[in-house]
Amino acid sequence: MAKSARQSSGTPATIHDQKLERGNGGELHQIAEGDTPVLTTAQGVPVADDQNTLKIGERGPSLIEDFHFREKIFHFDHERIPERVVHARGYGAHGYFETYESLAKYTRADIFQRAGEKTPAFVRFSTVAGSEGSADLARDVRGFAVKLYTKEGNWDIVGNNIPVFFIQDAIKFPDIIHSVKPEPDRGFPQAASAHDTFWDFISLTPESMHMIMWVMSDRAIPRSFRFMEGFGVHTFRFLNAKDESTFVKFHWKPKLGLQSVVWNEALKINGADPDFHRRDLWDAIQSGNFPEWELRVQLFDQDFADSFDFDVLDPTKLIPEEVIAPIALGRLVLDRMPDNLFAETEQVAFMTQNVPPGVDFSNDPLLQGRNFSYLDTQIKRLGSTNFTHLPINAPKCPFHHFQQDGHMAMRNPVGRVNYQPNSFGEGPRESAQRGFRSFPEAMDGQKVRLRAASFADHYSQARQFFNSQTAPEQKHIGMALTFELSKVETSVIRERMISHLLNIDEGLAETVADKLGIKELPKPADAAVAPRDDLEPSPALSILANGPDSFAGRKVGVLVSPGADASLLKKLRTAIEKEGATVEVIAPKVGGVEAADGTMIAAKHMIDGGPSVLFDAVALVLSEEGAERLAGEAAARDFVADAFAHCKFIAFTPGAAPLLRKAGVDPKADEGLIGLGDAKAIAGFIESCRKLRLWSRETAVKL
Ligand code: HDD
Repeated sequence: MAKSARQSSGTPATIHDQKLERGNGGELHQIAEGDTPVLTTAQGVPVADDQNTLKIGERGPSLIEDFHFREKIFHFDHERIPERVVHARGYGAHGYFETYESLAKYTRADIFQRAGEKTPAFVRFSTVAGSEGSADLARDVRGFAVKLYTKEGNWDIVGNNIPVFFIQDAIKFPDIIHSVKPEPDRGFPQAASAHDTFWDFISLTPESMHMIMWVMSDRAIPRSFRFMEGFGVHTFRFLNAKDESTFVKFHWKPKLGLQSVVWNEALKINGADPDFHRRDLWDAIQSGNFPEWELRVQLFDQDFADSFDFDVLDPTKLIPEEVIAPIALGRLVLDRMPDNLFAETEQVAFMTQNVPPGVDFSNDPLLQGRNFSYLDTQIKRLGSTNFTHLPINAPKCPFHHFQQDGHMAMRNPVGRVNYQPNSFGEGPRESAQRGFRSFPEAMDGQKVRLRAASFADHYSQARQFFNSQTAPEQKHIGMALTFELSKVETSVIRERMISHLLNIDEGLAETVADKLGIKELPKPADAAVAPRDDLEPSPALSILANGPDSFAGRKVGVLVSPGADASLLKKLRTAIEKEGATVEVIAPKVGGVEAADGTMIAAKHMIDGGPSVLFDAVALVLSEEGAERLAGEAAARDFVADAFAHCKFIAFTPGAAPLLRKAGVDPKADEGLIGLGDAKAIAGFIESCRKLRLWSRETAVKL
């Protein structure tokens, strides 16, 4: 008999400098060098062979007795849990919230009582429509869900990067979501709203028009999670120690300012790096550039609510920041990535009904419906009522209750008494003083299924949003509507949308209709309340009016060639890094290039894998010969042509001329093209980059 060829695992290699092992309490230990742990089954039985199943003879059938194989495959077969029905694709990070000063006057929420208090936090960003494996740059709302592990229980602010929503009543949520998801007969399109069913629903739902303006704006294609706002959307209540109520709306403001990409860029990013947003967050946190947001609140009383133009319970409306200036309460800093994506980011369960004493709900019908839905969905997704036992969901403050048993119970109460009241003096008791109390709002009414008349104005704020945008932003909204509706096959839906746009902005309606080949404009849609003209534009609603004042946190892609000027590159890198931005080098080949002075310039990307859409600005540090060669490569020409078309600032050495020429870019076309002669030119490039884009180029490039 031939000697069996037993496949051996050999010595496990490690690609990390440190080997880590998790202790029973979940803590990480470093494993001493040469002390590789022995592989075991989940029952702890050491494993001798993880390469071959147990068989009769080397070519015979496998044995059911192979408990290691059985357990391994059994576990693998059950690895997947249902993805979230919405917001399936997400990415999270740990951090903390730091309170600026006491807000005891308005709320007894413990988190806001002491200046300097630090509260652990976990945040999950997401897209809404796509499945877990979809691409990051879909045109979509971004989820912005914050879990604050306060000393009086977990508080979840489950918000979005847009302050309003599509619908006014939670009963319509399944409909809007069904309409945007892949169509049920054909199973496409994935992570896209550009299809008939979505626009059919929208065009039949005038209350969604305000949200549609936001979703068609560049807000729906953010450059990074780090550069977008978050909003709690609904009106909530703060209750102080005397149970006096103040209405509150929550806003998260990114320290690095707002920034989005353009649609043509988004399409290309999805191909070049579908993980663009997650990679960006990962890179930033791993390199110590911790993203930060300020929590600001709009506070108002019942008198304001009664006198405001719109109903504060209507989630399709916002209160302009110019009307009620938000007050800063503290800062949220994200400084640690999860150890394990599944355990933390996937299993985290956010719920709108998680509020601590001092925070309460309003009667917003969307919020009321959400308060039911979020608990319900966790059972489906996480499979047990004990999902709060998972470390990511468990409170970090002491907690005591009599809930017990159920699947996967990890923390049953100890002792004899599991009820109250009891005669044994054991177990927790409620506290009227510390406990959660609802605002004792007087309520009186008939049981009805009605939409309040105060919710009926669907166009005025949509118009206000459009009027608050800068010219390039308005243009982008028109282009987005055109693109989306061009994918709609049913002409009546396209026309119905134009009839709504006529109630928002006639020019916008005409531009979109023209592009869609609609010769005769339809009648404006019937409006329950005539759209108003008198709402002041709100500059806070524009991205471009709220950009950063520095280039910090952004990234420059530097294309180099053999024979490049290494000392110039060094100066450029120093200046960019001094600004708080980063540099990534792109070269014709993996590994980098040899510079003119004989030194090696290392590169992160090869030209085919490092297109300019991945960067906020680009520089071409090329020798003339190198540029001539690159001019023959489509990827290099695209690098330059795209950067130009996307209105990016482009710095270049004199040697880059042949590549610019072949890419169809005149080096003197505009002030966004910056020759790199000396250190002064480098400073000029950085100063320009602070503006992020040269929007005046847009008309010339017909983006
Ligand atoms: Fe929702 C998830 C935000 C309306 C039902 N929602 C979910 C997430 C975010 C939001 C950020 C992902 C949380 C995470 O990262 O795990 N949802 C919103 C906002 C809304 C909104 C800002 C309107 C203002 N949602 C909404 C309604 C309903 C739901 C009206 C149902 C009546 N949402 C859910 C859900 C999800 C969810 C089905 C899916 C997974 C989950 O909850 O945990 O229950």
